[in-house]
Amino acid sequence: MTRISFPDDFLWGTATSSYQIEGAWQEDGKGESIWDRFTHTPGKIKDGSTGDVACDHYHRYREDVALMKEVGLRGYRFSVCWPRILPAGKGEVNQKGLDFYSRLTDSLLEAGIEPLLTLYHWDLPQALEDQGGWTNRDIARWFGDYAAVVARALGDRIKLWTTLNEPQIFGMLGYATGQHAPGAMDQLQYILLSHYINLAHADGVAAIRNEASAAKVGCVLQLPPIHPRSDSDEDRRAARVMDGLMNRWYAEPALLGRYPEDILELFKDLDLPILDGDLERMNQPLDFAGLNLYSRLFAYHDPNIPLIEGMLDFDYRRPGAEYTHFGWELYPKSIYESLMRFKNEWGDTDVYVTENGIAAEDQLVDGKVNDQDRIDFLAAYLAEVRRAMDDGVKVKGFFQWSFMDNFEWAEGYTSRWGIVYVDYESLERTLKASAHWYRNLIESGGYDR
Ligand code: IFM
Repeated sequence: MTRISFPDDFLWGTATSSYQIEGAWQEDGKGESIWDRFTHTPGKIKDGSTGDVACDHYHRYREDVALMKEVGLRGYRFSVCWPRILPAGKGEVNQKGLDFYSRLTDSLLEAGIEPLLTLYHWDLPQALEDQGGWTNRDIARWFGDYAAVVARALGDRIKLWTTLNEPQIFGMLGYATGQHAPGAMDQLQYILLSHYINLAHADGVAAIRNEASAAKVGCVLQLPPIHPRSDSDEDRRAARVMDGLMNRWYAEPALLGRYPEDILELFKDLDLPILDGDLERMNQPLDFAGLNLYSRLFAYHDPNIPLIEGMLDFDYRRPGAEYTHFGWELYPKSIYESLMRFKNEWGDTDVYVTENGIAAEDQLVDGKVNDQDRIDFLAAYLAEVRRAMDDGVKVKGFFQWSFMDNFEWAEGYTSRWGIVYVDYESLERTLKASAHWYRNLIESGGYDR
């Protein structure tokens, strides 16, 4: 047995997002979001469900914060639903929306839990989508204005701020493959609008700093290692290109204030909408980076796609590898590999792991959920986090995904990610075995393995 220990001031938390847990989709003046529209469109969600009620966290947040306290959490990452604050996406502020997040923040602070706020976890106001959404250059300004409203209201109490959750995921799935809201399918358009995503992040950072001078501001990037599917030179190059498209295209602007040269070269005939002054505007130094990490991906060379000369292979199943119930490979080393990049490539910044976890087939039996697979997952990944810290990465905290079972986007309620079990009929919450394990880990600062 080895003891895996963490520093006393390590920020142990869990994470959620607004659309996935809040419900109350039409309450207290909230506007429609693209996810409201998308889930109400038949055929988009695997089990035909919506987030109309979800975990009803909007009404039960006090009970949820009490449970977080019971688990001994020191931190909690949540996101703000943009159309709750600005029903039309811009202009008139809905005070009742702000009041909800203000009450949530106060409850967390009273319970001794440090909030980490994410401004955008994919629930764009539908009113903005009707004006082009992320394809409209003005989105950066709209996002900055929204960030200012939230920072003005909560900046006196919230210290840790982040802008956009997983930019490349909502961009690709929402605008290129159509699996997520708003369901567009245009690869070229996605590449062009990715610049607006990076601009929006930067405008959000500037707005937060302007309104809340004590705020620590970061990004939240999902950065899976991308490995070549074979050892051939072509596949290796494909992996490097896919890493550029998927990871470095967002990490480098946020953390180094510039675009990666090789990808700019790849895009040189595309007429990217980068205007004079944009690169300066995008250069907004951060206080920390947030890493969301679950597994790795594979890439291969595809001679039929001259533009990118490589493809991500989402279906590739490596012989002998283990997969989660959700189909993602169990590969703990992935978190070590990604964390090391912050030290070696991206400015040696402070890092919080803002998401990591597993979907499992949890069953409630006699009032208990024995999710040993989740405990094993966390123990294996956290050992790799520790290893990265030993190798010099400045990891400051870890937010397990997710605090409770919730609405998993296009998969609906078919997969459970929480350390708290939610009965979707009664909405009753039950701590799983992993929640007890996490509590012990937090209390004792480590675990045996
Ligand atoms: O549920 C999502 C979350 O919203 C973003 N990161 C990945 C999680 C699991 O798929």
